[in-house]
Amino acid sequence: MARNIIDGKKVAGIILQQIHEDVQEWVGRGNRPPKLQAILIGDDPASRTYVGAKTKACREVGIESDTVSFPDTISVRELKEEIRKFNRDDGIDGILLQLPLPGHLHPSQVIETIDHRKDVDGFHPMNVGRLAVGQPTFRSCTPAGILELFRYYSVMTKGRNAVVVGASNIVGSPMAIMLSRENNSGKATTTLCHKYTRDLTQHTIQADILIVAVGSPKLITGQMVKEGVVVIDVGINRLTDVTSKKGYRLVGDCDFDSVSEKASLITPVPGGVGPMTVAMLMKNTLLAAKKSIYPSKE
Ligand code: BQF
Repeated sequence: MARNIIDGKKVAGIILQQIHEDVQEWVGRGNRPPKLQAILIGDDPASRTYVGAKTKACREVGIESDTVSFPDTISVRELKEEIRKFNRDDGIDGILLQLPLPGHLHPSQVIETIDHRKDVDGFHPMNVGRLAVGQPTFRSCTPAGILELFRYYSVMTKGRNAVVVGASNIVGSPMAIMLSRENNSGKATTTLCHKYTRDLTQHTIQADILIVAVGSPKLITGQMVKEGVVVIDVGINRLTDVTSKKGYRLVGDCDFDSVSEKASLITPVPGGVGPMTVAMLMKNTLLAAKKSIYPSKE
C-alpha cells in the first residue's frame, strides 16, 4: 500500500484477533459464548451482504450468531413483537437490526423497541444520550471504528479542526459528538456540515481531519482540502462498471486520485472504514455479553 493509505482491513484484523482472545478468556472462565441476533428485513442484496460479513466475523471471533429474515411486508406491530422476544431471551446478548428498513417502517420507532442493554449498534436514544453526556455506552460502530483508526495511526485530534460532512444518526452525528467532547474523546474543534451547508469548501478547506459520510460519489475533490489533511471516506457508492465481474465497482464520497495527492492519510473504498465497522460490532457484542456498560443489579 502507498504510504498515506490507511489499511482498515489490517487494523480490523488485529482488533478481531484481540476480541477472539477476549472471547476465549470469557468462555474459559465458564461463561457461555456471546450471541448476536441479526434481523434482516426484505431482500436488499447489499443488506444481505452486510449481515453476511457480520456473521462471518462472529464465527471468526467465537461469537455465536443467528439471523432471522422477514419479508418487507412485515408490519411495525409484528416486528416490534419479534424484537421483544429477543429482548426477553437471556441467551441473546446483542440485537442487530440491519438498516435501511423498507419505507413503511420508521427506524427510530423500531430501534426504540430494542432493549438498550442489547443495542450493540448504539442507535437507541439511551445510548446516544449517554454518548452525548460522556457516560459509558454502546457507541455507534462506524465512528467508534474511525477513532480506533486514529489511535492505530497516531492521528491526534486534540485541538485540531475536525470537519464532518453528513449528519446521519448512524455516522455523522455520533462522529461529531465523539470528536467534540472533552472527556475520553476527541477534544477537536468540530464542524458538522450537512445538505443545508452553504459553500461546503469554505469548511472542508479548514479541516485537519475530514470525515465524509454522505453517499455522494466524488463529492469531495482535491481543491476542497488543504495539504496534509487526514481524510476518512465513509461513503460506499456502487457505480455501474461493465468491465468488472460484479457489474459495478465501489467508490467513496471522495475523488480518491485528487484528494489523496494532498492528504497525509486517507482511507480507501473498499478496505478502509467498512471492516472497522464490523470489528466494532464484535467489540460491542462482547461488551454486551460481559454486561460491561450496564452491569446487572444484584
Ligand atoms: C470493505 C452500510 C451503507 C448502508 C448500510 C467491509 C462492510 C463494508 C465495506 C460492512 C455498511 C457499510 C454496513 C467493507 C456494514 C459497512 O471492505 O470496505 C465491511 O459490512 N459494513 C451495514 O451494515 O449497513 C450499511 C453502508
